[in-house]
Amino acid sequence: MSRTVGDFLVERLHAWGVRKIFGYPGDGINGVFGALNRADGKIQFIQARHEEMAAFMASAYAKFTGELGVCIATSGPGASHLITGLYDARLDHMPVLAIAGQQSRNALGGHYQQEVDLPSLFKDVAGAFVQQASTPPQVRHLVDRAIRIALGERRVTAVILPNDLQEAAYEEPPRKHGTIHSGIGFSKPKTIPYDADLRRAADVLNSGRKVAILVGAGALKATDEVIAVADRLEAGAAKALLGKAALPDDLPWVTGSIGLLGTKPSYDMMMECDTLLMIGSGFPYSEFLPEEGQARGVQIDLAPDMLSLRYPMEVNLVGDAAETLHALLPLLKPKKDGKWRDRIEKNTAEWWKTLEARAMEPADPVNPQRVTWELSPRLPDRVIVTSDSGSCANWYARDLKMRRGMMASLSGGLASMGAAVPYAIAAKFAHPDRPVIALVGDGAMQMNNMAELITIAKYWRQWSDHRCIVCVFNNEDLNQVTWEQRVMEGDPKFDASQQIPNVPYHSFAELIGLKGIYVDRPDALGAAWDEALASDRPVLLEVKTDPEVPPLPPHITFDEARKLTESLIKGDPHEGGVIMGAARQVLASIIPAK
Ligand SMILES: Cc1ncc(C[n+]2csc(CCOP(=O)(O)OP(=O)(O)O)c2C)c(N)n1
Ligand SMILES: [Mg+2]
Repeated sequence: MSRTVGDFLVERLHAWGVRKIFGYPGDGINGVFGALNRADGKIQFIQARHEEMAAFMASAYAKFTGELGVCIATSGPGASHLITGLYDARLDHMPVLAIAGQQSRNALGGHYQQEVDLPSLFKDVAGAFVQQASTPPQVRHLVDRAIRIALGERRVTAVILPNDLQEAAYEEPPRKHGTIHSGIGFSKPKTIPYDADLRRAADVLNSGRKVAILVGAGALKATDEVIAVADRLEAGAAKALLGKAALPDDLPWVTGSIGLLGTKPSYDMMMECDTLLMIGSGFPYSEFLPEEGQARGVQIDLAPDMLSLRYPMEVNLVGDAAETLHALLPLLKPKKDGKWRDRIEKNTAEWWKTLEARAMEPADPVNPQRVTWELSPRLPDRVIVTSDSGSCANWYARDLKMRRGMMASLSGGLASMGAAVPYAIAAKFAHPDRPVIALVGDGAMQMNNMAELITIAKYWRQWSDHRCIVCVFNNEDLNQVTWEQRVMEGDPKFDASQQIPNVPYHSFAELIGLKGIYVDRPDALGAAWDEALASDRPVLLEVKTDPEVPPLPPHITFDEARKLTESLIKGDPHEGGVIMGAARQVLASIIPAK
């Protein structure tokens, strides 16, 4: 058999350093799967249960390795299934290549079976580069450009291959007019601002008395540099959700997360600072940043389009976080006042006590905050934690104390449900020697994470560290939204949209060969985490949690509180429980305890 376009594609991906592809087969992409098979394991194919999950895996693989994530799907429904996972990568600036099959060239335009206008479908999510190949010599530069653009611009790209083309004999581009002769290879540049701009930034930072730092995913590889700058400026630092692992939480001036899922010391610091230094973050909610005019701002980001977007900055620096901070440090004068930092540290220490008190409050049956509170000191070194979207993201954001060497991520910009388990699987393939923990709501479990337990069951023996724990918060509710309806809309809980069936997740896990643990008593949580972390196989830890514990922002406004009261008056079917579970925490948030 002569070398096909499929064979060439696989060789070229390999030459680019691709070693893992997440996906699902189908006849629209069989020519590439045949080639993957013939390549004899040079590239590992990882089979998800659903193409969206494969795309989440590619996104998370890029997050946890810093390399290109690749996903593959068949024509029509396979390709359209990829879309949400690709948007996850797009919104979190991850380099991901999607390879999709397409109907044969002779049939295109014929309303043929599984014929979808894929260039149009991918045009937004993979707008940086999307092309459908029509001849063999074209495939070389399509692959080269798709990968180089994905890596260089940290964007999603897509290559679409008609199925007959995949099986055609490969031909190199002939030497003649109208052909493209591309090559492989990309090295990240060192991106650092000019000295004059660094000096302007230093001037702003040196003249401030109360400096607040906000770090995001762009600071994940700049931990030492952020600490050095923060110490020199006597600054406090808050962390956007995607930057959770950028700074360890045992530093007393790290105020933890920010925003709706954030902490009170982060909020207070932003409301009181006179200078804001933002590093590698697209944190969206401006109302959690200083009011315009309150603070002078400096921002560092690799992407020019993310600068001065949430707060009008005085100095906008395009640069790599670590390199730029390293260059900035010698220009910064040590502050020696101490008062501002003392205040931040005191607020933060108090907040950790508040969190503990909240976690220990009785609930029916288990307070969900206690789940993460008990996990936090038990987190193994080098753990990778993932979270789904839902109320557990609040507890992930607030209660888990990150230490150096850990990683943590979730679907940030897209905030999609259904990402935690595929993220955990990608983490295991990225770092098979590291323990992984996924935190998931029961709604997200039912949506698609349950099916991906089957993927864990299929692959876990390949991972050198077998610890992969999926913790399900079973509250029989789409709780985050229930609270949003109550607080933001002033509506009572709408049972028809919010209640979800009770499913024995731990039993399902046992049925497919994993270990299942069920907890419905708060005092059993610690031992349950210990047992899960000592297991010789992946574990599903199911906790029966109370839906009436409010996942509310730490600073809930009077307006929101008024709407909550209105919803209670209008007659929330769970009024009794809400009052029992929420009153103490909500009121304590409106009138912050001294
Ligand atoms: C794909 C998708 N659909 C809907 C939403 C809106 N949404 C956000 S959180 C949530 C509820 C999640 O429920 P569950 O997984 O049970 O977690 P809980 O909040 O109950 O802890 C919903 C519906 C979303 N973010 N993503
Ligand atoms: Mg739920």
